[in-house]
Amino acid sequence: MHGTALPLRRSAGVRTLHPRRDLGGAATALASALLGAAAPVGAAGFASFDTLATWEAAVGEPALVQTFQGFSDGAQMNGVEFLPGVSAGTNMDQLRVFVNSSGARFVFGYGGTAREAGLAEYTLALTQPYRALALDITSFEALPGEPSTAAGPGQMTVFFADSTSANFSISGNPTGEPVFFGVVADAPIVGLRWIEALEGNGGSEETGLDNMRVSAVPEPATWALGLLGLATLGLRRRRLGG
Ligand SMILES: [Ca+2]
Repeated sequence: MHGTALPLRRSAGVRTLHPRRDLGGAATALASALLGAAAPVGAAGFASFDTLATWEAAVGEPALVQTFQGFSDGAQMNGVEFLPGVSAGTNMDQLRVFVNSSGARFVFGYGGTAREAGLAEYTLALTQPYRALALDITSFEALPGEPSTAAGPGQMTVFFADSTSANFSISGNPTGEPVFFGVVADAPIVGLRWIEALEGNGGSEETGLDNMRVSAVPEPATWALGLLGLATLGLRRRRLGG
């Protein structure tokens, strides 16, 4: 498989199918800030995907997609609603549409000190009840022994409307070809945070975000039966006062 992008460590398809609680630290603070919500009641069930085909199969209906090809080079994107109820942010100074040498346009952050400090991150805020979200991480290169590329994985966090969240470690690839990440949940997704990988030279490995996809109501699929079971367990737990 030399020369083939292997963006995620696990095999393609559904990688995770269980509720997780992540109630500590900045993740909870951000989720609470996004929601203005009180303590979580249940834990969202979710499945994550590392190929567009498997994500689309789980969604089961056409998704809204933003490719950014219609935006002008350098367009300011910080806080811009680029899909209904979806906007992006960053802890870097600028968030712009960037055009690479192949003509691909995507969202890219730069400026400030976050990247030099190895703390560069992107965020998405969702204000409509989408239960499915996907995107491509662009320019995410990881070459063993090459210090100008990623030295490890980046960290993706998905925040759900019930104040729970899920974390994923995502690795780059030798070619820098886009790395797909998708999630489908049984609760609305209210936010996402992508913390770039650390670069061997220090700082963060520069990535961009492209092809953002959302869908409101996925059709029931095989994985949904598992989520239904978990939801039932959650109800029982609540009735028992757990
Ligand atoms: Ca694009």
